[in-house]
Amino acid sequence: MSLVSLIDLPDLGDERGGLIAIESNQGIPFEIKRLYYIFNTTNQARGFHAHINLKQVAICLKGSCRFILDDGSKKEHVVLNTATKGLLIEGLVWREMHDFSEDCVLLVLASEHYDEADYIRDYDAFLREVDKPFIHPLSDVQSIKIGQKTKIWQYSVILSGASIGGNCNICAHTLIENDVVVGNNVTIKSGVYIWDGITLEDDVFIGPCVVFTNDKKPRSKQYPTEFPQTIVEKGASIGANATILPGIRIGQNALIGAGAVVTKDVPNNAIVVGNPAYIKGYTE
Ligand code: T46
Repeated sequence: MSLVSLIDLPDLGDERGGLIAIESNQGIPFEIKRLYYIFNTTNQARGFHAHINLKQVAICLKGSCRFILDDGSKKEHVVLNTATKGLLIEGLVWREMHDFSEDCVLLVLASEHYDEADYIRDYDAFLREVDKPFIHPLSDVQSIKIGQKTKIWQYSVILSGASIGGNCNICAHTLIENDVVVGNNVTIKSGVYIWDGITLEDDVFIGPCVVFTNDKKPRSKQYPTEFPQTIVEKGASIGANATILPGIRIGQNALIGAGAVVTKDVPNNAIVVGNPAYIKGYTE
């Protein structure tokens, strides 16, 4: 998705001249709490910061200037030179302003009152903020071992001993126990419970409502001295509603069909389906 979002500001003018009307929450996607304008800026660049929450719309009323917008992974340039377009700048976007013409008048509409605490003026601090894991306020995440850029959604519970890698997506309604290791770029869809003794390596996909188990002879209030280790190796995918019996190794890039009941180890690249699951083919 492009970082450059230009809002049309229709000219309501007539033969007497131009007229542009701006109203909060109508065209401008927020309540305008403040406006400021920048002028007489020549041979100077400005900005070089991001905001945590502030949203703004910048409109070049006269002359021109060039914005650089940067979300930490990509940079885009846009020249503003008309009063009929507003550049929407969301929070957590690094912005720089260059090439101000002598006559440039840049009007900025802002969603919040001025608050220096909302500025991030150091680029490395900005990158750290952008990469921070997203932990939904309705989740209960007790572990501090959550990698950069990982997202954890509503009603997920992650116990304190679990280790979760970077860039994972852990969907709503999941439970991850203590003795669990999740690698990088892992997707865990909703309705999945990951019990003690389970490891998911990098790039693993766990479909909705996949059932893991960790006790071959479950009895209420009787616990094994240690839980069998289940490992889902790098790049493997498990389809919706599959059941994985305790202590299974699912090999690299294996594909487990929806609803399969996996009772024994699955070799690398194998495609398994059915109950009990059997090898139907290989991915390569
Ligand atoms: C932004 C870009 C597009 C205030 O006291 N109140 C204000 O409302 C503003 C905007 C600034 N200030 C003070 C803060 C600084 O001491 O004015 C001084 C200059 O601000 P700054 O260096 O942040 O100016 P720019 O042109 O680099 O950045 C401005 C806005 O501050 C910023 O929010 O996104 O324009």
